[in-house]
Order: sequence, then structure tokens, then C-alpha cells
Amino acid sequence: MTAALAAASSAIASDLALWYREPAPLDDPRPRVTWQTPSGWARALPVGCSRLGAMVFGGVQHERLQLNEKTLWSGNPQDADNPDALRWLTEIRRLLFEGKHTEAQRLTYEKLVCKGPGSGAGNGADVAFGCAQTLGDLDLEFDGLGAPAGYRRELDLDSAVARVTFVSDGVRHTREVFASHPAQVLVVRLEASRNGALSFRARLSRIERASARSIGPDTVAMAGRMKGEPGMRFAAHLRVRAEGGAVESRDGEIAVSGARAATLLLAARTDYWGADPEAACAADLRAAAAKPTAALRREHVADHRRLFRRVSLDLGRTPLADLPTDERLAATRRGEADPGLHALLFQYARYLLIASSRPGDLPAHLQGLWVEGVQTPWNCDYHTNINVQMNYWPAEVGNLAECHEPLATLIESLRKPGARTARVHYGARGWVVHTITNVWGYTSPGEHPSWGQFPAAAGWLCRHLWERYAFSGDRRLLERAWPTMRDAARFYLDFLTPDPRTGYLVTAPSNSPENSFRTADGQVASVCAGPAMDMQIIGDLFRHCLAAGQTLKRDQPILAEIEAALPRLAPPKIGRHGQLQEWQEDYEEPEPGHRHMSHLYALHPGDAITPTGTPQLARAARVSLDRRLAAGGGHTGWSRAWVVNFLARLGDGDRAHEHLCALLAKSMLPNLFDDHPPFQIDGNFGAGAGVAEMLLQSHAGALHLLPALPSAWPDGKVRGLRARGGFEVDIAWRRGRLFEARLLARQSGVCRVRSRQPVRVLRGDTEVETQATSDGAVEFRVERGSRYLLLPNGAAVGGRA
Ligand code: FUC
Repeated sequence: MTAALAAASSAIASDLALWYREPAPLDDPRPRVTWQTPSGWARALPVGCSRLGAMVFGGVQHERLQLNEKTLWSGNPQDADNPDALRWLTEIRRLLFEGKHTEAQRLTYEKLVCKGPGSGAGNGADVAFGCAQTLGDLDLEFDGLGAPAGYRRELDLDSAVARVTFVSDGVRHTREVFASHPAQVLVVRLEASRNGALSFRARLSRIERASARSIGPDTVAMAGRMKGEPGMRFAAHLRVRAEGGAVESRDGEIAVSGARAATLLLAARTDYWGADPEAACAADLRAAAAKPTAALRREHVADHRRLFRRVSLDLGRTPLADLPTDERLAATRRGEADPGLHALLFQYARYLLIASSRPGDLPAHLQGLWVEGVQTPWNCDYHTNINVQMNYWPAEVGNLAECHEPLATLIESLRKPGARTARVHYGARGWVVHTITNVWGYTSPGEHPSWGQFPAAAGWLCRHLWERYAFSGDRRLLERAWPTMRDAARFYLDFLTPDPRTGYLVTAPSNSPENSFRTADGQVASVCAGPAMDMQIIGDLFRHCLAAGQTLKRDQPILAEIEAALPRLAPPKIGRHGQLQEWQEDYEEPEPGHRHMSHLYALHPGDAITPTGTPQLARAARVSLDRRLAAGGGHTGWSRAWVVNFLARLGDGDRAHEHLCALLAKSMLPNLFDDHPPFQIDGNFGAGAGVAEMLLQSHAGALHLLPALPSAWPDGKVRGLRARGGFEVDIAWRRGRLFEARLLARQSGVCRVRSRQPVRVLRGDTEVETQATSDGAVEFRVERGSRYLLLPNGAAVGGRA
């Protein structure tokens, strides 16, 4: 490679890196409770292979890796269904329909809650609900290192390696950390440019409930048991292999002296999936230790790139791209344009999903995989009234379908406990989950109905099962999804009740996630009948079930029930401000800037409202959104990320871009973790999805190319996005206009394309016959495995007209 090439490729590499000129400060003392994200941790960099991960601080004399194993939870399975609830259902409904909100709400608060402490108000570490917790720390204390020169700390998204480099006393030190999915271990590689210059001590520890011991000449183990009945067992094993120098393990600590290089292998396991954690760690280490470090690294990088490199995005580059990430964030706060940072944010979302959600594991929770402390915010559980869903918005479009798999498995696992909840709480068939779930199969309502009484969550989750099919066209995925979707529909068929005032079917009691309204007599209430979001979610589910039924041709009786119920669902309403109503009544809103914008579900992630298909409702949705934003909405990270997606769906690229900038400026920690506050990963995933949504949409029956391209990204290209119908899509644009697009059809069928400029279609050198549709798209037949080139009319191949 020539020097110029090397420089060019390192520039490309750094465009896909987060980097800093200083270590993340060690948080001292290490926190037990992390409702406030520790400031050092907010600078540390995440690596992960879904189950196992670390936050790398990058210290010179003292390096700290804060460790996570995703299954590590306190608590235990429980029956939190409340056998008294069902008796009160009819009475509560009657009160609601008579407009007696205060009484209905009081009774719901008293009678319809779960049994026991539920999530412990988001502080469930010591109750059965439990909480995701830190696994502990790996601390490395280095001897004889003076002040560093040329320090650089980075996370390379393209290879999934965290790296620290510096020079001390004329010796160049390079440290790399990666979490290998193929090897299921964390690997730390330490190198010095001079023989004998590497001496350090390595120690495993945890703030509580664990102890470390030496179990071999080069190996230490830490083991413990979480609070719970019987309490989850966990273990971590660390082995050090040094080149040159000596290794000694004593009293739970490993000392290396006078080496040139060393490799640390760390395995960690819990008994969540049934295995003995100590034996599993030993097996992991044995297998990993049989391979040279270079082979482990090669395998890891290849495995990561197989997923990561499916998509590339270029939104243009300014000199800001040469600055460290925290300085780029500061420039964004000053209002300086940095399109490269938007591309980085998009790719970071994809990186984080790969690192926190692989098949065979639990899905990404409120912080993905990375949690510090023992009482983590909201237990770092699975919130199902927006948060866990948002985590998976970039999965399909971002060409990471396999990363969606853990969510599908979690949803399917709720069918059994959720059937008990459906029966006990509502006397209904099917299954249901409310606002929260955990690794123990929790499906009961939360302990406070103002947020915990959200029975539409099961339907919302089922959208993810449907999307997996919609994007891939893979019938096997639909077959697998069907029983879960069908039984969720079964629940709603039983739970829906006619509103005596209108005759329409509504959910009751429910709430519009976490929002409240002012009743006619001036009370503030949240419990209601038929919030818009519930009706939209159930409409979605019913339509998907009918479409699935047509394809799979089974369960005719339930399809007939769904067909009969669908037109009876309470329809959307437009209120006195021209807004889409959030509730059946056009209530006053005590908090008009509320972070949840639930009634816009049909605009995104749903598809029942589109500017071309339902222009009147789309206008009303825009009014609702504007009213929320005018009152300060979008203030939490995920809320702002949702706004980006809404505006993209409304075709408003410039405003979507404005909110993307605001998200970066107001809601990002130095390590680009989304700050609710505290850190909550949904905003990262929602932002990634938002960027994709600005470039490509496919929810309205056509591939829509550049539906919301902002003027701030005049030139660019994206490669490898996926679209519904089984397509992979590349798009290039210049001066704000489509330059060319390329499609790969993974399924045979009809392709419909919408774009601002009319397009012609080529397959190889041959012009493909297209037809204009009545709504302004073009339509043509595609064959599985074939590639198509789309050019604006009047443009020739290569862009010369
Ligand atoms: C929902 C949101 C909160 C927070 C929590 C984890 O309840 O309303 O803002 O994101 O989930």
C-alpha cells in the first residue's frame, strides 16, 4: 500500500470511529444506583457480542473495563396476576362510559393493578421483578508508566474494536478490546514496542455479592449469586497469556511483569439458560485459549463485518470529521453543520444493535447491554409502550434482520405467561402484556395504572413479527409468527367492548401511554376507554392477521371474527384544533408537550396514515405533532428521535434534519449514548431509524426514494438498505436530486417506486417496461435475484443526459 493509500484508508476508517484525546475519568466511588449516568462512564466506549460486553475507559496507568452479561438479573419468576381484578372490570367500564372518570380511575388504581410490588416503581433490584445489573469490573493497574504523549482512544465501528494508543517513556503502547461473538469471550490485547515494558496487575471485582479467587497459574475466577428466589448464579473467568515476562495468579489477582505483549481472555456466564456458570466459563476459556490472538481477532472482525458492511452511508464530509467526537458534538451545539456526524450516528445505531442483539440471546434492553450499578434506571427492563420497539426500528431497514431475532423470541415467550394474565385480569382468551416485561416473563399490569395499564402492548409487539415477514417475504417467518399474532388478536377480540355511546368497539380501561387529560369537571385523569393508539395498534394487528390468514390459509374461524370486528373499531377523530385526537373525547391536555406522541402511531411506526393515502388524517397528525413541539415536546432523547421519524414520514426533510441536530445537541452523552436522561439506548436506535426513514420508505405500498431529503445533505449515497417486499436498495443523489438507484430483488413480484423525479428502469442493458400508477408511482415486474438500475427520466447510464 502506498503512503497516500494508507492515509486515505485511515481517513475512511476514522469516519467510522468515535475517538477522543483523553481517557474517560474513572468514576470514584463506583455507583450502586445509576439513575444518573456516571460522568466517566458516559465517556467510556461500548463493545459487545450481545450477551457479553464492556465499557472501556481507556485509562493509562489504570484501565477499567466495566463488564456486562445480559442475562444477569436479580429477581425471579412470579405470579403477579391479580385474581381480584376481573370482578371490577364491568363496573370500571360502566363508570368510564358514564363519564365518571374520577371514580373509574380510583377503582382502576385500587383494583386493576398487579399483585405485589410490580417493578418496584422502577427500582426493582430487591423485589421479584428484579433488575439488570453490572457484572463487575476488570481493573488493570500498570507499573512504571509516565505521562503519555500522543494519546488517542477510539471505537472503530467497522471492526468493532476499542483501541487506546499512546507513547510513554519512548515506548509505544497499543491496547485493543473486543467482544467476540464467535468465541463468546472478551479479548484484551496489550502491546508495548519495547521488550519487557509491560507490567500490570489484573483484578476482577463486583460492588456486591461476588468474590474472586485464583484457579490456576494464569487464571482467576469471580463468582456470586444475585438476590432472588433462588437467585441467579454467575461467574467470570479471566486468563492471561503473556509474551515474554512472567505471569502469576495469587489471591484472585494476576500479575504480569516484564512482558512485551499480553492477551487477556474473559468469559462470563450465568445460569439463566440452565448451564452451570463456572463450567461454562471454563469451557469458553478453553476453546478461546486454543486459538492465537490474531486468529481470534480475525474471526471477530470478519463476523462483525459480515453484518456491519452490508450498509454504507455517505452524507458528505466537512473538516469537522477530523475532530474528536466530543469536539464534533460541541460544534453541533454551536450550530455548525456536520453531516458526517449524522452518518456516524446512523452507523453507531447499527453497531450498537449488532453488539447488543444477536440470535439466541435476550433482546437489547433499555440500555442495550451496557449497565452500570446494581439499581439501574427503570430496572433496565423491556418497556413495551415505545422503548423496546424503538430499539428495533433500524433492524430491518438497516439490513440487520438477524439482530431482530431476539425480540421475536422474547415476544413469543410472553404468549404463555400472557395467557394467564389475559384470563385472570380480563377473562379473555389469547395473551397480553402491559407496559413492562423482564427476563422472568412478567406480563401483568404495572403497579400504577397511569402508566401500567397499557394492554395494547402485545399488539404493538406483534407489528415486529409482521415486519420481519414484510421485509423478507419469508413465509417461514410468517408461519412462526402466526400463533403469537393470532393469539394476541384473540385477546383483543375478547377485551374490546362496545362503547354504548357510539356502538364502536374500544379498549377499556386503558391509557394513552403515560399521558393524562382534563375531564369535563376539571379533574386530571389518565384511565380512559379507546385511546387512539390502542385502536390504531389493534387495527394494524387485525389487518396483518387477515393478510397472514390469506397467505397461510389457516384458522378460518378466528379470521372471520377479526373480519367482523375490524370495521367496528372506533375510527380516528379530528379535534377542534384540526388535530388528530389522542382520546375519544377532545380533551384539554394538562401537559401539551408530553414526550409520548402515541396517537401518531398510525403515522409511524404504523402505516395507516400517509400523506398520499389519507391526506386529511396526515394533516391532522401534523397539527398534533406541531402542537406537541410548540409546547416543548421531544425533550427526551427517544421522544426527539420519534419526532425525526414522524417528520420523515410527513416528507419534511428539513425539519427532520433540524430535530436530528437537536437530538445530537441536547440529548447525547460524550460517547454518543442517548441521554433521556439518564442514558437510554432507544434514542440511538430511533435516530438511526430516522436517518434511514429520511432516505427510503416502503410502508405505503411502494419504495419511496429520498422521501425526506433535507437541503443540508445535498449530495450523498447510501448502499444496502432493505425495503419491504424483499428489496435491497442503493441510492445516490446530487444537488438534492436522485442521481440513480439500484435494487436487488430478493423475491419475485411487482415493484412500485415513488420518487420526486420520474424514473426509468434498466435490467442490465435492457429497458424494463414500467407502468404509471394512479397515485404517481411507477410499477414493474421483478424477478428474484435480479438487479435493476433506476435512473431519472432523461438521464443516461453514467449520469450523462
Ligand atoms: C417510558 C417513558 C419514559 C422512560 C421509560 C423507560 O415509560 O415514558 O420516558 O423512557 O419508559
